[in-house]
Amino acid sequence: TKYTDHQTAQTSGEEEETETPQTDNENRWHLGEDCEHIPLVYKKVPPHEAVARSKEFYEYMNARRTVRHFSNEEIPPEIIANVIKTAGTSPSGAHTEPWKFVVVKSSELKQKVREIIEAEEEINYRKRMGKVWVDDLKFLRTFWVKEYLTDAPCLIFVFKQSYSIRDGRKQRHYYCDESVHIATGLLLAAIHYAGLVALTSTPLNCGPALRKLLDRPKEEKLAVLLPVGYPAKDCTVPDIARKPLQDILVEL
Ligand code: IYR
Repeated sequence: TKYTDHQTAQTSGEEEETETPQTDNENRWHLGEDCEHIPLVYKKVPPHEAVARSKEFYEYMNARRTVRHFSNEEIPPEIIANVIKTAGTSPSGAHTEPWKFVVVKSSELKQKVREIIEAEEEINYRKRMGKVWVDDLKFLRTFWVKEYLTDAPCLIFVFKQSYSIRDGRKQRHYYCDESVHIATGLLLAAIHYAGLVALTSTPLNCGPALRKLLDRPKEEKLAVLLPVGYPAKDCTVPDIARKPLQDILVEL
């Protein structure tokens, strides 16, 4: 099979689930009706300060680059805990928080991950994805051999939970894709803010094998894999620019 978009293999059509009636072995969401509402904790930022802060944050984020060459320097564990807590602040459908972050530091496990991904990527590059795909990626200088999967001190796997199990019954999750992708964006921002680098990767066709390797239940689907760490001394990145504001903003 040739894929034009790797999502084809994973899409679950969740939105429609909100239309289906509740079944006998399904729980109602635990915050459903009787959640207390409390005053918002909010401190107004004066406009002149807000302008400066927004500019500073933009400049900080604009310096983020996707990195494919890592040193093996360890990361203080507290940083990983903090960036994952930050990802967990993401909004989610009905506050169902449909994510699980799996952190892999063991060399043996990283080696197994690398073997699974390289085997699939070789097929992708050689035949599955076709010449246009291969040509479109050439400027990135990517390849099916992925040293970063064993060089990086830490691999963060972002799983989306299509549903969860509570008291032996299914608990529906809402807007799983959107929630998990927003959480991943916050995670990338937190990683960058902590002075670490990451590669945003979505291993094609490896989801089930990686899920089994990491011992995750079947309701969890791999969304994103982020190798995280420090850049190698000789790390290079493609010399590319971002679209200017007038190309990404429409003001009406
Ligand atoms: N997943 C492959 C190829 C790849 C595809 C895209 I689209 C990229 O932006 C980068 C890489 C790999 O990791 O080599």
